[in-house]
Amino acid sequence: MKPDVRKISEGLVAGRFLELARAISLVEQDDPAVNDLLAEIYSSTGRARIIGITGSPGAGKSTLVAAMTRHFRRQGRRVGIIAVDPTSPFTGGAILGDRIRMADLYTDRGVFIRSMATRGFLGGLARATNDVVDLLDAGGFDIVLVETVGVGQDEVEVIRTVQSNVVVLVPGMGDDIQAIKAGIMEIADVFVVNKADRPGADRTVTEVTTMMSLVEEHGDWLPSIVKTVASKQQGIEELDQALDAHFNYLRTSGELDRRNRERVRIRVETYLKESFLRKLIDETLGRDAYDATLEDVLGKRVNPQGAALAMLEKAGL
Ligand SMILES: Nc1nc2c(ncn2[C@@H]2O[C@H](COP(=O)(O)OP(=O)(O)OP(=O)(O)O)[C@@H](O)[C@H]2O)c(=O)[nH]1
Ligand SMILES: [Mg+2]
Repeated sequence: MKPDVRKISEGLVAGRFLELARAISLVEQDDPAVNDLLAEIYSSTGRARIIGITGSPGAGKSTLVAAMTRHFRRQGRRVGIIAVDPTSPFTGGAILGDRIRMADLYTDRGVFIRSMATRGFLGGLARATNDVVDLLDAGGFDIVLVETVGVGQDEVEVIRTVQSNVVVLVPGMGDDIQAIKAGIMEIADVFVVNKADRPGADRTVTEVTTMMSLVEEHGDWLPSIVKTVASKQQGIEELDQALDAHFNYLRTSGELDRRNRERVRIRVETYLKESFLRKLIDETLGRDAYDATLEDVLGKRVNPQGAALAMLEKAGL
């Protein structure tokens, strides 16, 4: 049955869960109606605070997301949660555990939780995630929390499109800090040292501080460091304050505008790349001709650039 785009978008913007869930399913299935739907709701987006929560497996991201959500709910804010997990083919035990830990949130009408755990999303996981962020934003959620492990191209792309990024560390992971330094230090706006009930939390704070003094690409914002015990709801008020301070910085420095522009650019270009390749390969050249050309490259009869140029020429570009 063809989805009634108007009905879904109206219900969604009015804050109804049924239509929101329906809309998200359409995005996940890459339904042909999705573009109309996203076009309908786009003018209602732009109000939500979009916050990324990134960190190693088991660092306590989901527990922290739950703790933050309870905190935001007490302030009367509605919270949308997207857990991005591109590696697991099934939603699996972690999500089941999350469901039990977050049972109170699953029954709260001011909270919407969705995990995007399907491998090889049609149209790309990053694009689907951004589309779901739009749906939650249009649905009136004040805050959208996006949990990712932060590895892999899709996830990095997701991280690059949020407004504030929280990087979750745990005590006693000196080597891990070294390992993540290259990728994640630069994108962190706020560091959380979670599981601060374990020994070594202060040492980790010191290590991060030292490490940050070596990274130069922060602009005017020096990432703050907050200690939390997510499982006991401790440090969450401080984290909220750190995020507020970061948001104030974003607004007053013009950085928010810059990030929003960057987000728009990445999203448009991602879509262009996908659509362009799909059109070129499937419609203009034909999949068989395309595969034959790849064989030619493999057989050294033509070089990669030459093959690409010949394809563009054939398409009249
Ligand atoms: N001691 C202690 N344990 C915690 C804390 N926060 C979370 N945990 C525990 O750490 C384990 C992992 O927590 P999760 O929230 O599932 O971690 P995650 O980062 O979401 O894990 P993945 O989604 O699988 O990458 C769970 O058993 C939590 O109860 C904390 O502050 N202190
Ligand atoms: Mg998790």
